[in-house]
Amino acid sequence: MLKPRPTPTREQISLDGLWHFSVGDAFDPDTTLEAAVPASYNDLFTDPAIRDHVGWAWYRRTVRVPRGWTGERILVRVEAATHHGRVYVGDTLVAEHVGGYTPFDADITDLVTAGAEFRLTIGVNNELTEATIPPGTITVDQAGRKRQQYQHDFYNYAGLHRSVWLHSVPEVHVTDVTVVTDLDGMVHYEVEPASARVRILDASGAQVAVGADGVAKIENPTLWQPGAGYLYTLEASIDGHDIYEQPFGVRTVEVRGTDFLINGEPFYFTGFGKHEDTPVRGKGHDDAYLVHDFQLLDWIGANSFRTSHYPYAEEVMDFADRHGIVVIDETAAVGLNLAVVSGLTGAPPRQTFSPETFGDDTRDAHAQAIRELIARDKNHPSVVMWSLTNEPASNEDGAREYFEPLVKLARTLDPTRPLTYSAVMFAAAANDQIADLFDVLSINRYYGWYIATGDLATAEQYLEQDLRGWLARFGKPIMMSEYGADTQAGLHSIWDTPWTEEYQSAFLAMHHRVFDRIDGFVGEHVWNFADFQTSHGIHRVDGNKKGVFTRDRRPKAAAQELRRRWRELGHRKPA
Ligand code: BDP
Repeated sequence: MLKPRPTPTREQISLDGLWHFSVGDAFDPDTTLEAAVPASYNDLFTDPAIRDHVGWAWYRRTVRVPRGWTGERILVRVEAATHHGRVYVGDTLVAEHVGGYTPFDADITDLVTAGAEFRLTIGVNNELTEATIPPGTITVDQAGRKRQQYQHDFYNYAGLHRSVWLHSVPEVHVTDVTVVTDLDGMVHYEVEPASARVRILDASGAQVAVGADGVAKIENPTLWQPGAGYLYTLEASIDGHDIYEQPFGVRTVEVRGTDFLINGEPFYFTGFGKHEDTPVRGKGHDDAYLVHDFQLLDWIGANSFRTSHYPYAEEVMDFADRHGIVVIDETAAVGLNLAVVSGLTGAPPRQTFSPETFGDDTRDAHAQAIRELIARDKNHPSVVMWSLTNEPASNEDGAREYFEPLVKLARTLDPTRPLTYSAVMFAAAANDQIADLFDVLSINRYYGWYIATGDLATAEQYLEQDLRGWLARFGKPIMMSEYGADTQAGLHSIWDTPWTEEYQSAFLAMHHRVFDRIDGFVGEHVWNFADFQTSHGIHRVDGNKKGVFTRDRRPKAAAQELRRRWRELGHRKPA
């Protein structure tokens, strides 16, 4: 899905700002509330009934169509309505979309007039069920209120999390662009319609190649590299109608043996699993935090991150492209694991993948999430791998039947990028049923935290045995996609005391010793970049505190430990 971009033939107007707001089955015309867009609505207001609301919430404003737009197609782009959005012009439903982290358009051409105002209403529903991605369960309490449960720990923030645009495209227009490159500067592209003319411009805007039959050749290309994000532009034009400009980078990605290669060179991932999460805004995109978070990644020497546990705002992906930060791009399929629930609540375990639990409906929603992620992000050079899911019950019967078609789908949609998923603690090398379908082993482990709490010597043995087991059985590159310890900033101890800053540092150092002993190890993503908000639970004190930075982005002591290590590495495995 092409991002709206201003070009000589296309215009766009930001609809961000304050919208009238209410919660309930329909928009309340008497509401006096106003909500910020983009932002989660949950933390904006003081009323707990809004924070904990389960169901529909409504945003409304008037919009004037620019008077020059006669004859254009006019659309509303909603970048994220979490999790289910409905768009109305006046009282007419013009678009509906399920999936809280991918964009959709409403074509409103026939309902609006250039120069005139119209009333735009967007409904957002935050309900998660066994047929949504991510999944969840809704119950009704004794007072008749709906309650939402889910298997992931991060708070189920809802609302218009990203920008909303009014944008125009010409009647005859470019509808899709796909770019694949190799190191010789061959640019293979597919443009719809295929009759569009293609030229390639360098970063200064100078033409460096002209396309023919789906191929253009850049002489002596400047590569997109980790740490140096050089971008070209593919300009697709339909004479007399449309011009679209698609940025791309020249780079390759490949898994060979136990190496992860970028541009033919072994790459070692350093960085984090992140979240889109900030005070007050919740999951709302914020350019200030975007800039600051990338500054902190640079400061600490991180070269990459995973978009745990959902696709991030397109601004984030564009920024990573421009600044050479490597991204593992994940769907919102988090929590496909019912053993985690029974582990936490003591409820009798239910089989995760079955017609009564996560069956065909869940898989259909998951397939759609994969389609929309790849359609949106396929041209980002920063994206080097797709993560199809986080911590599924890959050790349970039914997992293989569930995942095989999804892996096939992802490979058909994008044959160029490796695939991975993050393996949960209960899925060990001996009982995992799906890792052979994927290219890279990404392992989430909490030895020294949930297991062997406060006992780093035992944790070190468990960790090494575990990682070596995966390598021995599957012989694929292996990375740690999560390892971390909750840490209360300001808490100190001379002993190995969980929750202290010293313990977080010692915990990470222990992991790094193990990683450095294992050949075939390709990267380390600490859990988490920053503290983040969660649902209530006895394991959480105002959120998950595994951040190396606090929620307001102040470093804990472990940040220095990581900075010392990562700034030395230069994208290479420690010698
Ligand atoms: C892992 C999950 C991650 C959690 C983390 C934790 O993948 O989302 O936040 O555990 O418990 O299981 O901190």
